[in-house]
Amino acid sequence: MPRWAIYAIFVAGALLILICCICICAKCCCKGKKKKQKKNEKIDLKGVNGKTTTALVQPDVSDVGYGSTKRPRGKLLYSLDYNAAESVLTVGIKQADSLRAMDLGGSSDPYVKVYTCPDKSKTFETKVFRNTLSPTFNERFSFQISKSSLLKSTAVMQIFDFNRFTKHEIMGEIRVDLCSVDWNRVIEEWQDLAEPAKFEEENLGEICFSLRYVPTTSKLTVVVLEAKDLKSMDTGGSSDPYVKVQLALDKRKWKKRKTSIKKKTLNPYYNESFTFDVSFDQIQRVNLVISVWDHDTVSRNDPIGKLFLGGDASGNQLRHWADMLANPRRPVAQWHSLLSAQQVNATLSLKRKLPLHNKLPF
Ligand SMILES: *[C@@H]1O[C@H](CO)[C@@H](O)[C@H](O)[C@H]1NC(C)=O
Ligand SMILES: *[C@@H]1O[C@H](CO)[C@@H](O)[C@H](O)[C@H]1NC(C)=O
Ligand SMILES: [Ca+2]
Ligand SMILES: [Ca+2]
Repeated sequence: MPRWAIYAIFVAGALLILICCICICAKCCCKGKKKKQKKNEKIDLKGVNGKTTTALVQPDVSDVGYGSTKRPRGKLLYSLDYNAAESVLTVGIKQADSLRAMDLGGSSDPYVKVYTCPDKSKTFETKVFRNTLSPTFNERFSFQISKSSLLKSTAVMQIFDFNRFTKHEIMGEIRVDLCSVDWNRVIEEWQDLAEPAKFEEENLGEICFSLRYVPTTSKLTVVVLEAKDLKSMDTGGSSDPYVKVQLALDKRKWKKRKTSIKKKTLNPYYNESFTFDVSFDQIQRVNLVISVWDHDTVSRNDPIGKLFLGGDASGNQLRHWADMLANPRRPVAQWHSLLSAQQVNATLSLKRKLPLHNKLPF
């Protein structure tokens, strides 16, 4: 056999082995990639995308809590201070420890809601801390409260687990009867979180809507998706809910639209879209007021609950508004708890309608 033939056979053999190796490698890699892709798809459900809004509204498995009533709920370090000269109560939320894991990933996204009872007109919330069971908040909140009301009030601090697409779950709370506090000393202490009291919160219901702002076309789109667990307003334990979507500019009523009426349900599904012309300059000065009403044929329609978003909002509402502004052109959907109309009116304090000439196009 000539020498070149031996070389040729050798080279061909080596080539064959090399091809085999490449094939096996490629197969392995593909499998790995496919697995990764599947994982990514799951995670992508969390990102908001116009076409999958309804999928996004479904509860996210990782956000389903599994708290039982027996396990300890963790503890909270808080401070209390009363300035009698100025009638100001200051509640400090310092840090929490050993909180319960509410999400399937074994962690929680805690934030604290602070208010006083019975006058609940002011409710504050700390920032949300993602994926931790021992957050350091270091925030202070002030309440205007006279000495005589102070002694009849209770300070309430509730820790919640934030979830983007499902209801925020309460993890525990602390109630301090302010009449039993010795105001002559500095109050800063750790206290175990207790099971939340059931009696006080009047549950008005939850509403889910998406917001989308496109600066280039000056369009604000509100899609009212659905509501659930609405308060029943009619005899027979039901309501006929519809949703009003209002815009206020510089605290004056400006534009208003409403959804259709859904008869006899406490869990209406709307999927109705409203688009408003709002310039980039105006979006900084606008408040969006969402209210749910019970339609009645004979008597006046009753408000079930209300909430508002915009630069003047706080907590969860402000977060949703800020997410919308930070993600132009993308719809951002979120659930919100309804508040009483009185509470929202008191906080927002809208003035009368805008003067007519502001509405004309010239
Ligand atoms: C919601 O409305 C949009 C636009 O009108 C439509 O494309 C979508 O299919 C609707 N979703 C459902 C679940 O009805
Ligand atoms: C809230 O304000 C609206 C309009 O500003 C008013 O029609 C409504 O009666 C008020 N509701 C309550 C409960 O004060
Ligand atoms: Ca969570
Ligand atoms: Ca009704």
